[in-house]
Formats: sequence, structure tokens, C-alpha cells
Amino acid sequence: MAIAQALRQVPAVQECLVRYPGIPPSAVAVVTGFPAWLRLQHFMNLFFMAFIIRAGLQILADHPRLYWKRDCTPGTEWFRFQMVVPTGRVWTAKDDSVTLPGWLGIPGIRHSIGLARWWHFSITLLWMINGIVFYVLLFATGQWLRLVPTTWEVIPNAASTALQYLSLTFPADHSWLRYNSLQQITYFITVFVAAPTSIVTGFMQSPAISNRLGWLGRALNRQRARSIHFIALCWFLFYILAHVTLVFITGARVNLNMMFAGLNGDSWSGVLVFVPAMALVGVTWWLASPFTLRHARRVQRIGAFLARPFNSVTQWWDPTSQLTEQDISPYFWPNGTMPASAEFDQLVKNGFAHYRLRIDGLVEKPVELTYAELKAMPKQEQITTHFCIQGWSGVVRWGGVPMRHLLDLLKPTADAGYAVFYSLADGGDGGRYYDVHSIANMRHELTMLAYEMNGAPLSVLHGAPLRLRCENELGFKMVKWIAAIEFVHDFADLGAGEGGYNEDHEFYGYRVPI
Ligand SMILES: Nc1nc2c(c(=O)[nH]1)N[C@H]1C(S)=C(S)[C@@H](COP(=O)(O)O)O[C@H]1N2
Ligand SMILES: [Mo]
Repeated sequence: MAIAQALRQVPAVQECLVRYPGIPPSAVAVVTGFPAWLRLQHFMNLFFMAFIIRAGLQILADHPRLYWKRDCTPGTEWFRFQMVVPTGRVWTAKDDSVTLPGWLGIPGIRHSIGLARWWHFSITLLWMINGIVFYVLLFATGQWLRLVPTTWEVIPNAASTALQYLSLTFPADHSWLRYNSLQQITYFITVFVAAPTSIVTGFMQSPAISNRLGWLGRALNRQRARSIHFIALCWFLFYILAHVTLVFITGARVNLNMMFAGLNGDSWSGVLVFVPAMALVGVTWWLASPFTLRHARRVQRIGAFLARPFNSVTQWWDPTSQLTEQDISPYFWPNGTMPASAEFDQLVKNGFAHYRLRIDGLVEKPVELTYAELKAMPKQEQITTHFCIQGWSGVVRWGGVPMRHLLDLLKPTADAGYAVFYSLADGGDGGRYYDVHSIANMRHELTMLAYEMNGAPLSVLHGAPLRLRCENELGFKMVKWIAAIEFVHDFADLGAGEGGYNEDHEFYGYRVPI
């Protein structure tokens, strides 16, 4: 501020301020004021963003590290709010999750990404609808002239306005008719750059979408998209702070009248609308986390319903893209709960010589296969990206038996709708880890039972003797330490009936490859 005030003493700067007072002379006035639709949409936007941001922070806290490279190698983060990954012990991605307070994250407790994602996706859907309607009405009514710069002169005028604000001698306010150039540029960036960037980089983190997009999915890989998504968040946070501060210090009543009452003047009308509107935000903010914890299953159901449009897109976009040898990650995060039984230790000790994979249920020919028999079957190799729901990714060359080969052998009956994978390990809250997949996904060319990782036998940490690879799904669907596969008609009577261990216990979606 001192520097800005000193600069205003310099004659050349004073001349500039006269030449560029803050609004280019060519700026068109919008004479229709602030119509009700615009005021309502402004409020809906801030209301939705509050919850999107909170849930987004919760998602970030589940893998509190950001990278530019796809690999997620510890030490290569450009940003983290977690300690350096400890060495000399297994440190899973779940160990790495950070707790947020419930007033900040939704729902606040540790590793609650399942519930946070429902909030993030469903409110984003509403926010996007609000945004699309806003774009349409903006251009249909001429209100766009407030937000879209039409001359390069906005740049010196914005610099001039910034200097005026910083020196605490505020520029004359003409917001009723037209914004000054600094307002116009920041509003423009927020509405037409930051918002679309957030949406695109949000979708680019989906395994189904990223895998489908070929070179684009590689160039704007998940970690890069996640980093840019975060930078867009930083812009929004900076914007909210600056915008709200200026609204209040440059004539709060006049400003609130425009955006909350549609009036030009300094009456109390705007305040009378603003206060209850903010009370609504405050109360829902206060209730969001406790409600989510109390009605977790309901949040999962409503979330799954609202996220259905995104889900349909990601399921329809069937990924086939593979990567090359050079893309293989030097590091691959481990995740999940390891098997802890004497039987499993015995299997490992004998090099899985006594392992039997049982496949039965609604099939014409149930089988029991030994480790050797599985390895003697046609082998498939693929280099693909693993997308953990928590946010990390990694590229591996997998080797194993294609699932479609097994389907041809077993012949699921016409009644079979799903394949259930049971693990030799329990899940984190006790009870057998399992997950359910559609038969169509089992026929996918990249679905396999992997026994090799980067050319070496699969390690116990990563799922030996067998783990599922199903490349259009998130990591939690790929059961490690497979004990048996069962073909069933539906999965309502399995576990809590949600289609898998994490679906039952962590409120993940049965299929949400976003
Ligand atoms: N049996 C079992 N399988 C599991 C899990 C688990 O906890 N138990 N975690 C899943 C999750 S969340 C991920 S991201 C991947 C991790 O595989 P990785 O350890 O090879 O990275 O395994 C999946 N398979
Ligand atoms: Mo995961």
C-alpha cells in the first residue's frame, strides 16, 4: 500500500491514471440492472461452491500430495500436507490419508473419500446446470457485456484500478452500469477460465475418460489434471477472498443492493436479503458433516442417483489405450489390507503350489485351477495406468490370464449377471474383502487375472498369487489375493448389498469410474 501510494506521487503515473481511469471509454453500459435470474444464480453459485470446495478438500486429503508426473513417486511432489513417506515399513495410500476437521471437509473424518465424492459430484452437477443456464442467459440478455472484455484497453485500466485500490484511494464505482477493468478481468477469468478448467481437469482424473483419450490422456495425465484442478481451486479461494473483501470495503450496502436486491442505492434492502441468504449457507454448512455421517447410506444412494449422468458417460467411454515400456512408473503405491492368516502364510511359503482358484456359481463348468494351470493358459500382457480412488496413479506392465479366456472355458449361464471376486484377505473393518463386476466388463479385452507385475512374479504386497485388472475401473474394484470367483444373478444378498467391500463399508459407488 505504501508503494502504491508512493507511485501515485509520480507525475508519469498520475498521467497514466488520468489516461486510464479504470474503465475504457468504449465499454458499453448495461442498462438492465441486475435481473432476478442473475441474482439468484449468483447466490446458487456461491452456495454450491461452498460444498464443492469442502468436499474437494476432503478428497485431496485422502492423498494429500500433488505431482506433475503420472507416477506419484514419493519425493517428486510439488505440494503436500503430509510428512515424507516413511521408509523401512509398508506405507499404504490409506496410511497416508489425512484427517480434516468436520467444519472444513465433508464429512471430516479420516479416509472418507467415498462420501466426499458423492457431495463433490452431485453438487458439481447442480453447479454445472446453474453455470450452463448462466452462460445462456448471459449471452441472451446482453449481460455478458459486464463480464467479457471487448478491448485490450482493459489491461492498462485494470493495472490502474489495482493501483487505486492498493493505494486505498478507491476508483469511482459505476458497477450498476459497468464494472471497472480489474473487476471485469477477474470475473471473466473466474467464469470463463477457472470454472471450465475445473470441470475439464475434474473429468480428466477419471480412469475411464483418461484412458480413453489417448495422447490427450497422457499429456494431461491424471496427476497433472489433479494439480491444475488444485490451482483452479487456489484461484477460486483467492478470488473469493478478494471479491468479498472489496464488496464490503467499497460500499457494502450499495454493493449488496445490486447483487441481492437488484437496486441501485444505499438502502438496507440488499442487506435484508443477504443476511438470511448467508444464514442458509451457514446452517447447511454446519449440518453437512453430521448429516453425512448419520445418513451415510442415504448420501451414497442420493449421490449415486445424481452422479448417474457422469457415470453413464464414463461407462459408455470404453477405454482401450495402453502405454509403452518408457511409461512404466518407478514407484507404485501399495494399498489395502494384507491377508493375515496362517493358511495364507503357508501358501506363500510353498510358492502357491497348494493354491486353488475356485470358479463356480452360475456357470456350466465350475473349475478349480492350480497356480501352474493358470500360468499354462494363454498369457496376456498390457501396460496400463492404475487409478486409485484416493487420487494416486501408476503405470505397470501386467501379465496374466485374460478373463474372457476363462469365460469361454466356464460358460456362464444366461442367468449370470455378475462375477464376484472374493479375496483371501479381510477388509480394513473386518469381514472378507470382495467386489462385484458386470459380465460385460469381464469380457473386456483388458480384463485379466494378473500374476506378473513388470515382468516379475506378482509380489504378495501387490496381490499374489492373483489379482484382478479391469482397466476401466478404479483401483478398489481390482481385488488382490483372489481366493475364488463366483458368478451370480445379482448382488443384493452379498454383504450389505452394495456390490463390494468398499461399497458396503466406505460408501463407494458400485461403478463410478470417475
Ligand atoms: N483384497 C483386497 N484387494 C484390494 C484392496 C484391499 O484392501 N483388499 N485394495 C484395493 C485398492 S483401494 C487399490 S488402489 C488396489 C491397490 O493395489 P496395489 O496395492 O497393487 O497398489 O488394490 C485393491 N484391491
Ligand atoms: Mo484404491
